[in-house]
Amino acid sequence: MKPKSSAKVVRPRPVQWLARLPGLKKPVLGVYDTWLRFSYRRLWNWNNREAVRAFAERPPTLCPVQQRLLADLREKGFAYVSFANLFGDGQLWRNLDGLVQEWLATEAVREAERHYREIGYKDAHFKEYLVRWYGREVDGKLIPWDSPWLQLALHPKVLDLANSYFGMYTRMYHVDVWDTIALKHDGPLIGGQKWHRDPADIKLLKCFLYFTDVDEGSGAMQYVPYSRPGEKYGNLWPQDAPFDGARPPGKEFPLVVPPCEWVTASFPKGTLILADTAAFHRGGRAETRNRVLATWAYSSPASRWPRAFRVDPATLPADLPEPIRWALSLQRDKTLRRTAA
Ligand SMILES: O=C(O)CCC(=O)C(=O)O
Ligand SMILES: [Fe+2]
Repeated sequence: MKPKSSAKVVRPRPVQWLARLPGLKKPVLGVYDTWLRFSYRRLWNWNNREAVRAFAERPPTLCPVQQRLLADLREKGFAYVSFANLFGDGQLWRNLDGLVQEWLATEAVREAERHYREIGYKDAHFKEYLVRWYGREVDGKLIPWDSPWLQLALHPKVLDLANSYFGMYTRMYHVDVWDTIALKHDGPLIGGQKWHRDPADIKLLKCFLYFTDVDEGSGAMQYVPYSRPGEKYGNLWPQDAPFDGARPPGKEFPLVVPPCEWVTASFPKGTLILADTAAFHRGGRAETRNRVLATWAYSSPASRWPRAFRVDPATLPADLPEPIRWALSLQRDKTLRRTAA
């Protein structure tokens, strides 16, 4: 069955207006979405040409650790490194870890964990197993420029790497901190716990920075190298771009992609995982110990997927470096007074 179009995808204004006229919603969206399905992959390079050109004019110089990560990402879509090795900044790590520990100790987080363990898990159907610093992806939360998590995602150590992986300036579309609640129960796998490809773009980069030791019991992510579009496993259950990802049937998946092809992101606290999540992955079924991580993500600027946050325009500095302007979709905004939408 063809998956339904996602209401989330951002369609151009004229299409939105036309679809509001009485009786026109179905035919207008039907025709437009068919066109978008047909053209999204074909026009991806064309629609990203400005970002490629601008990046090529001023490519960043990568340190040896970034170069190694880039080589791994290009080869198999997956890479990892200790925060200390990549950033070499113990003070930054201690600050971030301190913030996370403070957050975990708040009554709001404790209460959310309690609620999930007592009753929440019983009718959970998506990502109720997560306590989130900023909240659900759809909320488009307003965050200040000086958010430590935004600053981390825009740090040249990771942003230059993301841009080099894409070969263009990227668009940052998600940032949060997740506390994955450990609970042993026999409810079905839900949300990101099931094998899937992400929906946001046909090439992606997601980062996960661990604030706890993570193993299979704490819901470590599993990933299938060589399952990006065009690779060995890339044609299986393709994304419904740009509307949706893909969710292969759980029983069939291991028969077609054998477990010896999966990698499990079991690593100690302080590890940064990088993964192109247009490939198959799953994670977040914690049973023995909570998994706490910061996560953020980049797509190409052509992505139609809405950004999960907005940067408070009143807090934006006037003069931002070009990679950051692109990451926040401010590249055309000379005044920087508009909300990063
Ligand atoms: O919680 C996990 O490990 C899975 C996360 C995931 O699927 C995602 O962030 O795209
Ligand atoms: Fe995912």
